[in-house]
Amino acid sequence: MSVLEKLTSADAIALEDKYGAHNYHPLPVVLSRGEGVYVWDVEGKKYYDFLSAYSAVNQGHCHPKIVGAMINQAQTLTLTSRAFYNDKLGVYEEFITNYFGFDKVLPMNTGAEAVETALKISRKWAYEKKGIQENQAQIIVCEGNFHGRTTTIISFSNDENARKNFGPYTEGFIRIPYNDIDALEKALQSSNNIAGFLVEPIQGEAGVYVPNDGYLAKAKALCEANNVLFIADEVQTGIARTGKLLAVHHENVQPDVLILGKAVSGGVYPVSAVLANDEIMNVIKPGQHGSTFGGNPVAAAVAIAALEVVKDENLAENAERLGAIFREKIGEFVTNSNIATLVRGKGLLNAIVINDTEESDTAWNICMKLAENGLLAKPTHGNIIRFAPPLVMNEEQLLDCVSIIINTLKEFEK
Ligand code: IF1
Repeated sequence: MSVLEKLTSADAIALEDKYGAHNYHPLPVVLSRGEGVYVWDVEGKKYYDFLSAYSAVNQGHCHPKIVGAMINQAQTLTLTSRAFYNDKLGVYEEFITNYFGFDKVLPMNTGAEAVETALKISRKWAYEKKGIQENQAQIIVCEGNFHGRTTTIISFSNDENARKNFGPYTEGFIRIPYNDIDALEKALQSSNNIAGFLVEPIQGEAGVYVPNDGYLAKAKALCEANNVLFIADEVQTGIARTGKLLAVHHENVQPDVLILGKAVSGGVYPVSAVLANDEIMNVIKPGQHGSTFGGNPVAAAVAIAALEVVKDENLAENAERLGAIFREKIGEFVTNSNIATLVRGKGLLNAIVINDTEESDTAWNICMKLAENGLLAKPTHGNIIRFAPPLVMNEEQLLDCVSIIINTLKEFEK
């Protein structure tokens, strides 16, 4: 077949199976176009996208302003490396640091790279500012965490599937239960070598676990009291997803180190970032960290446009309002359902817990039926389905999706 001929879904799936590493198990849907809250498959079937590329497409697919910024810059200057300056990076750095309220940003590309960067900065700060003995720094993380797929990050994961046979593992991490302030206090007092506490404000992959009100604020206060950096991984919860610009803003928490990714670029280009104030960020000196594409002119132009869209289109307020409607309507259904036991989330990051075991394929089958009914979603762990549409959705579209979801769930009532 000529690569220019139109692919059928079956062709595309067969090609990926034959020539691609099998590191994913996608739903058998082959997408070829996206616009706003919609995506289309190669046969032309239209779907509501309720995954948003794991919250990277908060601004909607192919947002014209963001794509326009990319095209414009891509036709001008794409990459200089950091061996030289360019006319876009400083402008972007001023923009994003003012946008989130920090002195400095270290620009990277993927979320995992930004997490790794935050870990390196935190360790260096611990040795050079806090006075911890070199190579003794410990970073507290939470059970059920998901921070990316690098060897160091999976070293502190407790998801066997993510870490098995990838050893030997990186040392220097203490794992505590999520949403457990006493456990954090105990860990902070267990050693003088604690550099930081790395936490997702809501655990996305684990199944959209929303911590108790006050958890983040208490955790930040404990970190402050123990001279430990509060490191917020907002790769998935940031950029208006949970109804505030950042999920930590629900508790008026300003992290010591902020990690961003995904929707920083509106899903148009890989952009991630680590933000911190000078007394932390200035531990990094020339030649001590970097990346070929980190802070490239296209990333800078795209991220400015993507972040402007978030404010111009009031995406946080929209996510807050529509998320409340989603949980109210689905909650009403759950009350009398024997297939859905719980709906939880914040803003437009929500999940429905299915009344079956983690090992069952019920959640998967429900997602297959949802796809048939024109809505794309995917289970996180076993029996939990995450629902995260683009934040540009309007109320009419959301209510249409709620009825698709409820009508589909009804087909599985026992
Ligand atoms: C996959 C999960 C979501 C993240 C948080 C850092 C990263 C992620 C809180 C790393 C990335 C992605 C990775 C992607 C699927 C998706 C995911 F299911 F894996 F866990 F969203 F929940 N911090 N999450 O959620 O960012 O390096 O990917 O840019 O690996 O399958 P990345």
